[in-house]
Amino acid sequence: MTENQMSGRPRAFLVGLEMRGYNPALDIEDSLEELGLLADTAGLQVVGQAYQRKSHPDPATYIGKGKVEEVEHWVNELGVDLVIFDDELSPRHQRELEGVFGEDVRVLDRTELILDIFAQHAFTHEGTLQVQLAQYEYRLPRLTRMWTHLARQAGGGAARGGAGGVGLRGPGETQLETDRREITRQIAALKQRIEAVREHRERHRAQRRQTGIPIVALVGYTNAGKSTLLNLLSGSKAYVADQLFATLDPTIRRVEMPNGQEILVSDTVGFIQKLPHTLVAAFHATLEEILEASLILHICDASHPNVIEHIHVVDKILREDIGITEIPAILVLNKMDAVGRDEQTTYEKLLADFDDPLPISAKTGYNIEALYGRMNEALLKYKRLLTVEIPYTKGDIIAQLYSDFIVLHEDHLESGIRLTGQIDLDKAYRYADYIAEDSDDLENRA
Ligand SMILES: Nc1nc2c(ncn2[C@@H]2O[C@H](COP(=O)(O)OP(=O)(O)OP(=O)(O)O)[C@@H](O)[C@H]2O)c(=O)[nH]1
Ligand SMILES: [Mg+2]
Repeated sequence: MTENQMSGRPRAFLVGLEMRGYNPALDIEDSLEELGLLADTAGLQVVGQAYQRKSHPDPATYIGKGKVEEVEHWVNELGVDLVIFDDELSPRHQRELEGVFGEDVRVLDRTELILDIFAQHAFTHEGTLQVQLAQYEYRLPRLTRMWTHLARQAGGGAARGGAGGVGLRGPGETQLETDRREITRQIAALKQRIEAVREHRERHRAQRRQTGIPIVALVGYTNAGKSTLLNLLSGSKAYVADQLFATLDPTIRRVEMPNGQEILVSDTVGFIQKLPHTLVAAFHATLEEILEASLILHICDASHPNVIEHIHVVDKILREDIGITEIPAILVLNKMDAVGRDEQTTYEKLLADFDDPLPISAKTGYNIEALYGRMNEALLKYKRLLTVEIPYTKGDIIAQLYSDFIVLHEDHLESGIRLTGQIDLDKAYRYADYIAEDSDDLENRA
């Protein structure tokens, strides 16, 4: 027995297909390397890999016949437990391939692997519900087509069901039909429970808005250092690990900036290329939190050879899946302590290609003062110049006035106080009834 076999971790073989004319975020070798990290995070041991460039997938086996034979050879030679494909396989592909590699070998795809990792890393009630929903959504169509397949095997008319099929239904078919109905029921129930959690969360958010403290959201590719930065800023101990999707459940921490301003910093699930749609949809409630932010810090790992591709992947998910276009963002180039001579070209390209990125190191604290400065500058844009007139009878509001406004001008009139000053957008709604002059339209955000 080899040393690897003794380590006891299930042995995985990776397979990729690069289609011509299709423009993926990463080229096939980089994508497979990432798949290897995912496998590693999931507790598997990668023992080999193979890939192919082809104009389109083989309708039956996804990769071509010759490639299948090559993989089959390695599966036997290396004692492989799982063959993992870098793209989502159709139910047919999966079935055909399982037929080739035999009963002892599991065939799975990137989506299922990511779903497994999410399932391992979800700790909160909401996170668990969302992962379950994504898993059921992934399984449902596979079950359906498996049913068609088995039905066909059962032979002609018996399979088709309907009026003519009464009494001819095979037991397998009935079972799968039941499974399918059960999964559909589970999906509906999960959606309801997630909606309940979401409403609860929405109430929390409303309370948070009342406090008027601006939210800064950390977003970025998985493993970029978001949680490390959160810990540095807040002195807290969010979970940090050199693995993918270490963080799944959103965390929010109060941070006092050097100038005394309080902010809330939120950390959430990282992104990755080929992120399964079922996951994005299931995690919508979590991702919605980002929409509340006054400022986004887009954290990237400047020492990673694919950092530029990572940035584009994150931008695309923010824009297309979450619908974020308006929120100001700062591109933060993290892990500068690890940018050596080899990474210098990429670093220079980052500086040239993107709008005013900010190099830092969340590990050593390098340039964190500059980060605070940039955050402050961006948050100031979220203040508004407002003139309010408050009657002396409104004692409670007058009492709050001076902590909410940076006062520029103040008059004591006969009927009340007339005050002009800067106020956080989030707090301005408190004065909606007393506005005398407004530099801008407040209704949008109040
Ligand atoms: N060298 C170096 N390593 C860093 C730095 N910041 C974070 N890391 C390391 O990068 C790895 C990932 O850090 P995390 O903070 O867990 O990253 P994340 O973005 O929260 O990752 P996910 O939660 O998985 O999306 C850990 O091993 C950190 O120690 C940095 O500035 N320099
Ligand atoms: Mg994290």
